[in-house]
Amino acid sequence: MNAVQVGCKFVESCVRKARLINLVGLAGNTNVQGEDQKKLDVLSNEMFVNALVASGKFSFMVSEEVDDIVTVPEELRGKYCITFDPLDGSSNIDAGVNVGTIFGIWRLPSGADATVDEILVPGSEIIAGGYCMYGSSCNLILTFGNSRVEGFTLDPALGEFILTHPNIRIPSRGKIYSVNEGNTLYWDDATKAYFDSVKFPSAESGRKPYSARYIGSMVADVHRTLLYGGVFAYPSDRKSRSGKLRILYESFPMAFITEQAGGKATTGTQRVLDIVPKHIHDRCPIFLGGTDDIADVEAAFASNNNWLNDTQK
Ligand code: AFP
Repeated sequence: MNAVQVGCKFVESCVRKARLINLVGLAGNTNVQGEDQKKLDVLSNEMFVNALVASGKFSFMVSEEVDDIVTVPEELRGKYCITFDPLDGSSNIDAGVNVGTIFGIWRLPSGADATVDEILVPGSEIIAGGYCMYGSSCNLILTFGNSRVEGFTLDPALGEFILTHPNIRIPSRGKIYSVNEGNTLYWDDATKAYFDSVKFPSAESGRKPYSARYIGSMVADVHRTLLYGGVFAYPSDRKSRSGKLRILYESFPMAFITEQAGGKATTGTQRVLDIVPKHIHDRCPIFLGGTDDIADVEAAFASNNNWLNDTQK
């Protein structure tokens, strides 16, 4: 965790001065997802890889920015694997929007000799997860399981993360939905039915319509959902039947944090942490939030047509 927080502080410092030192803009490469890599994506990846390798705790790593696994020199190998997206939301960075780092940690049964198969297992095997949000403040949110999620804020004067949000609990029902509604045309019936139900609540529910908030930066949208409640979603749709978010370094860590904070994360038909990825860069649909909100999502999927059922047929 010491190496992780060093990486986070480094990225935070670069994000703050990116415009001033000409770090904004494209690096000229595309990553494995076919997305343009920003200068800051590339730099953030290098910072994390260097700090994590030096820690001597990891046998190999998975980064959003690197096609294959990142192996650690033999003399520095440890018994864990870390997966991370060093700078999630970076397509927003030129506009000064919150971005973040997301990470998950696995204990490897074969230790330093482990192979990638040892992390292609259900997400429930994850032992730690967190994210750091580079926004109006820099917040590091962590869980090691034990039904606790702790939130720290970087004190720039001290250069240290201070515990400011102990034991974060997600409200079981919120008043906010967070999804890219520009994709409505491509949604299946279940997804449409669920979002209609929060915008046009039935008289029997006695609820008011939910407010919409969508930043387009998962860390920022999930952070708000953890603190205020509601639902964050990146569902499957006709263009992308597996959704957009990557399982190992976006969906699993965020689902783990949400569950440890008392909430739930589902694809619509399956608990996210029950998925077994086949490849390190696989994607999955995700709805995460408070237990009552996610129960409504599951009910909508149980009683309406959806792509996930089509795929399983
Ligand atoms: P970038 O890192 O390319 O900006 O993508 C961010 C992200 O993976 C995630 O943070 C957002 O929730 C999601 O994409 C937003 O995607 P849409 O722009 O399709 O809504």
